[in-house]
Amino acid sequence: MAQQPIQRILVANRGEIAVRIIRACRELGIESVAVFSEVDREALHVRFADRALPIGPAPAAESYLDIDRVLEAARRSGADALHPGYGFLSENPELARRCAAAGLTFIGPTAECMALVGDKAAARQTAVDAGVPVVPGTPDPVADAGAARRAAADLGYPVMLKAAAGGGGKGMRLVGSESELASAFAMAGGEARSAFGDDRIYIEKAIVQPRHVEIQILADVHGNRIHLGERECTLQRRHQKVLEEAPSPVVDAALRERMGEAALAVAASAGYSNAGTVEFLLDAERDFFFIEVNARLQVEHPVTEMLTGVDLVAEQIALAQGERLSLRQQDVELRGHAIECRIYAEDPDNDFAPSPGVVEAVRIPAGPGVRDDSCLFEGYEVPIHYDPLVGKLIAWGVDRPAAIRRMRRALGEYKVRGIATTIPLHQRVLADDDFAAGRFDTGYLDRLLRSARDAGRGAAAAEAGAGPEPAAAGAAAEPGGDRHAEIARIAAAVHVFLGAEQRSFRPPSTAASAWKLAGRAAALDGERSAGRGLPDGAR
Ligand code: MV4
Repeated sequence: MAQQPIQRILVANRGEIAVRIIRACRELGIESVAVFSEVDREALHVRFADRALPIGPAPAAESYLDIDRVLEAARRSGADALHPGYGFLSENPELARRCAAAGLTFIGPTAECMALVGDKAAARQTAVDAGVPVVPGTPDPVADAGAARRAAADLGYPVMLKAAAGGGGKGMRLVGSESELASAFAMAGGEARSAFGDDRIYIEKAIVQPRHVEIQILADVHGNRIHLGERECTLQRRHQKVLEEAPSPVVDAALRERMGEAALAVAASAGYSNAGTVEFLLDAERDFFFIEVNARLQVEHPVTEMLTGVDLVAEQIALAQGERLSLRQQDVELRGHAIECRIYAEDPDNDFAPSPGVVEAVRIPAGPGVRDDSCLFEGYEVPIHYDPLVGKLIAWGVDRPAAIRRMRRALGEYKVRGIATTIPLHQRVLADDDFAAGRFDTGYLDRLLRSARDAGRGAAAAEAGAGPEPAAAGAAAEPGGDRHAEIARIAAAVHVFLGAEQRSFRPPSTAASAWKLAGRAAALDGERSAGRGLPDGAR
């Protein structure tokens, strides 16, 4: 069964996860081959890899999602294995099949297993067969509104309508009572048809105030399986995870063991190999229910790595080349607490609109217990074409309060100029008493954002009421009206500018531009010599 050791891996991905995989390759003495679209020519994963090959234009469908182009790059580079990362083609059984046909080692489960767990109904049945609890619901999609009404009455309200073709919460609808059911059923079907081209709907009993807790598993091709504990992923916004941590504040050793065993039972029943994640919903009584299997490395895998000391990418590579698991269940030790903050190029002050553009300056946090998985550097242009995740900041501490303190410290060090990021959102969460107490559910982030918005409006209204701003605005509307207000405004602007220069974290080399700026101002002015009056900090 022992295969040839892998020598050259094609990394079929981009961004921070491509960088993460290339780092593992470098440590293992395996050559890495990056692929890049036209807009990723200068990206960090291209710079870090031993080789890089272009695979097409910016649209993912013509580059990172194009199996033919990815496999052609693998062939040209002489790679003997392929790592799909997450997203893109990572859970596409067709890629795994085509790799096998081309003699490439696919770093992940088999195509057959991926097809099985990728089918929601089949995955659910697999869990049932393994004796693992699933959310009570209809085993098949319901045929019409009448069948939906009967099923919902049997289950008991509230119920959740879910698109058969959906995933990640898309096309989900909560129904509180029978009077809402018919219209909700019609709308869910319509949404599902336009989103997935498939209007089939399942009905489940709704779990109120659920938590999303997932178990990391590792399985070799010889039938050995272990779990590496859970990750708590409840903090989400519009079904996009925002912050993850481990251990979960609501999971104790006994529950962890039961959930771990359940996850391994599902894995065994599905014939799962390599790294994977089994997702559960936890209700208020801490009863758990299987929801799905993710047949890939996940974004939040570093949280588990910090807690266990296991390099999950190195394990994936070893397992893909047929090795046995390097550790037994009793060797897995969970130490301390880890938190991950996802850094998205999105503007929290503008309803999380994407914020592509050039990173003018960046300072990455470091120091004890802090890990940065990002693809940022000064001059990097975040493209608009892909997922806006540009990095993950992970902090480890001996316990949850220590990890929170460390994450606050690290977030304070993090500076990104040129694009908006979700760093301020994380600072709000990490400063919140309910988060510190572990009191949060799926509605927590929306509530926090609403209260911050309301507080912001209140402060702005109070300021406007105080007077000076409307007066200044009036002066601006009337040229030459109030000269003193005009002078005060310019003085304030100069004050802010000089203060910002002094606080600037720009390296000294770029401070030269301040001289250029001052020189230009002096040339316009004519009287003063260049640079005079500039504070030392600006030189
Ligand atoms: C649910 C649920 C309540 N009841 N299913 C959202 C994503 C998908 N993986 C499952 N999801 C949910 N399924 C039933 N029967 C509530 C959610 C849910 C959710 C779950 C975990 C974390 C955040 C969430 C946000 C919205 C909805």
